[in-house]
Amino acid sequence: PVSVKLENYTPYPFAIDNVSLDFSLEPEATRVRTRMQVRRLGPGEFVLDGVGLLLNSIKLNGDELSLEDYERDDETLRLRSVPDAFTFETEVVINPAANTALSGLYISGGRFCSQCEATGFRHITFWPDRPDVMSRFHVRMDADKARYPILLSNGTPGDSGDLPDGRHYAEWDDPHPKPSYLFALCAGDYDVWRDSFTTMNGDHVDLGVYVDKGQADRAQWAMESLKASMKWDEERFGRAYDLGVFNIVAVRDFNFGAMENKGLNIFNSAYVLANPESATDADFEAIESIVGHEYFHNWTGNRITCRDWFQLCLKEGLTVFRDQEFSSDLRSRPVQRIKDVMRLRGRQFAEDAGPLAHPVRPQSYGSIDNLYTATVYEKGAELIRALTVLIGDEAFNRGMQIYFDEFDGTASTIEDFYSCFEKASGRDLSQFRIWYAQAGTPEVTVDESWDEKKSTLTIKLTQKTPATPKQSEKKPVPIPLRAALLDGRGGHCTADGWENGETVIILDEAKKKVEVKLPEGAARPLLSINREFSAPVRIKRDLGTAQLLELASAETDPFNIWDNFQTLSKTEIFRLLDDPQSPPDAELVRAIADAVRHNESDPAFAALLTALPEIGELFQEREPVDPTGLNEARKRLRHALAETLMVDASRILSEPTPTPFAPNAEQAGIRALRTAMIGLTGALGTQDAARQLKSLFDQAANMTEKLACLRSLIPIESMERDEAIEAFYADWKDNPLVIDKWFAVQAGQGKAADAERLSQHPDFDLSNPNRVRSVAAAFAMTNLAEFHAPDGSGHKVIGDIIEEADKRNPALAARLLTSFEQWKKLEPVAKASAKATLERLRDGGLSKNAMDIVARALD
Ligand code: HT7
Ligand code: ZN
Repeated sequence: PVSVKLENYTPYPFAIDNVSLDFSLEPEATRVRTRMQVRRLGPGEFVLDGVGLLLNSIKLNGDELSLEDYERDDETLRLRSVPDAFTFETEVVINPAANTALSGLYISGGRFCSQCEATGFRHITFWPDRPDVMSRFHVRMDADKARYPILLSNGTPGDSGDLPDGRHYAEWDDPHPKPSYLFALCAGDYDVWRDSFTTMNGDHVDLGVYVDKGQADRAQWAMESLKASMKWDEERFGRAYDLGVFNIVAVRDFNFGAMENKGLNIFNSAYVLANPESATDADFEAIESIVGHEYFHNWTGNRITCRDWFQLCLKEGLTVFRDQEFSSDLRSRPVQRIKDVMRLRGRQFAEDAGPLAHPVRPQSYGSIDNLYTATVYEKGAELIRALTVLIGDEAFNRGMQIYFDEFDGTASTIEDFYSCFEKASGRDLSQFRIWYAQAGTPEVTVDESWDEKKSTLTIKLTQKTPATPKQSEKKPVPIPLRAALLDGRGGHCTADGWENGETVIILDEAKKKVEVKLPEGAARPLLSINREFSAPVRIKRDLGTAQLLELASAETDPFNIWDNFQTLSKTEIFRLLDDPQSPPDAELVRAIADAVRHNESDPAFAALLTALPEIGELFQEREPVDPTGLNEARKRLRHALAETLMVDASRILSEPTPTPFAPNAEQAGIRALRTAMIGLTGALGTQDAARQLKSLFDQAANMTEKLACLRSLIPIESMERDEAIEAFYADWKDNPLVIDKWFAVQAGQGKAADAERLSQHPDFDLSNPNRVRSVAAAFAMTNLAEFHAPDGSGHKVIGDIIEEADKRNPALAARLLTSFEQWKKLEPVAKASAKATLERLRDGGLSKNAMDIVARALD
């Protein structure tokens, strides 16, 4: 397959300062007139991107061009000779109703909607569809007034009015030059939840959240989240909003979570609509974080954009870091950190260890849609966090201000970004940038020895990054490890250079020795390392269960308390896998249970302590891996924990759930612990547990607990389970977002036959990405033991769904295909089945996006 290479970047030889777009909207034949002012910047041809456009007219300085004046192929329009300054006009016709790929202009729920990142704009009109061409957009659109009473685009509204034949028009002006991927247009009939915000500069901003008719009250939380985001960016980064209007539009059919178009964010409705009856705490949290993420892009992405798509992490990694900080400030910092690391380890570490591994800033790509990965987003965010540890918060904040001030209005690179932190910190950060070029998760080995006579602790650190596809040699990277010396009594030991017993060790070579001198006669301290997960690495320490338990009880960092139990649980699950007759370690189970009880006053944290590592994470520790055996071993440990905590579970669940419902962190924490107890009740797997869960299901006063009961009931074959599945469907069949959950819990907990049955359900809809993901992603990405079942049934059902989905929506199919990313690690029988499925898909003919994943996976 052809790939695009970073080294081949060349600037666009023309500037297009202004563009006018004129849309005459009809679902099956929308006419788009484009008029641009072009000026030459350097030598080169005038080449525009354009795909699937019916060309009616093409004019240069007002003169219609003839066929000899230009060349056209499936993807471009090329004019060899043009003047140094000219006006260029095209008129094309497009068919939004036939656009099932959901890139460009399409129809969702009978309304027009656009998605232009990364390369959607070329499906709308001819344009240099690359992020470094930034223009001022003026948009005019007309449409049937009854069917499309609301007409929205970027910027602020201009003229509007009625036209003959029941049509009307509206104009929008965006004064901020922007790349085409930030263009947006929405037209249709919506209800709106309105509010306003006054910026720190005293500017008034009209806010609107546009949703399906009758759903306006479900937009309140998104609106609250938007106002909180606007305030937070002012307080934390000194950045205010820069237009008089900010709108969000919710659409049901969307390939991603949301899109940060200037002044007109478009959201997957799953991340806008919520009310206490239908949404879980996880939904409320996700809405808050995604609304924040898209809003924060206004500065990190829109005002300062990317020079080319290789710099994607410049906006995405940084903006994920910003949204994580926002959530930490609004909720609990340690709980947020644990959740972020769970996600990183579950998704990004897995990606980094398989055939799809790539650097945060890759050197080449086959299909740009496939670059929106956990590595670019999540590891990209971790690198920013590691940078804050390396240079300190003060230099980081100064560097951010330099970045905002120096690069505002530009299309920038990672080098530009780091130049700001070099200025702010006075340090050479060239070695840090190796992180961006090197794939794979570094492994850090920690060895300690204690010299009692010299009261000296010697810490030996080594780093090694495993080989990844096409990158066998790895260089050392600077790894900032927060560390502390624990005294075993809940405090820290003092030592030279360790203020309050804490420091940051920078491991920037392959090996490093650190000697810590403690006061004479001091007792041996316990070393706490990579506190708060200061660097995205795997820590390898040769500690036995007793030492880890001692460390867990001496820890002062909540992240490491949780992480010590994760390490202990992982080791125990592998022991149980290797010795299926042996009972789970009672001492470990007691210790986890005690930690849960001890932290009940912080219920969100206590809930996380009950969570054993997921199969996807355990996968990474073994090769070949037996997912069925691993799942059994994990279930045995969970069963033992459930038995030990059952008295506590009964007590916690007999207490009333908080009312009236509020989606705040405090209430969500209480519900998280109740939900954890519901999960442990389910882990008992008995008919008695099924009865108890059904009774909790019937009484549940909120969606978080109701769904938790349903999830826990599904693996227990019982009348109660069947009744709950039916009742849930009957209650919510008219709410697609809740029915997505109904599909997802069954696919996530069931067998391949259940996934197959769900994919045949009358409500299963291949043209809706949320619904497809609710079966296929829930099964293949969260139910790994069944997906990788040795009889190949899981691979087959997912392969079949992908094959069908790919015919309509290649970006969706390609994303689902990433669920095969760990196939090479599987035990031989499941491995052969995964390989056969990938080969069958490859040989059956796939889209470019899907083929890019399959080819890399099979390589
Ligand atoms: N920047 C947005 C990315 C996005 C996207 C990418 C490919 C195909 C469809 C897409 N929709 C949105 C989302 C974000 O990170 O904020
Ligand atoms: Zn983003």
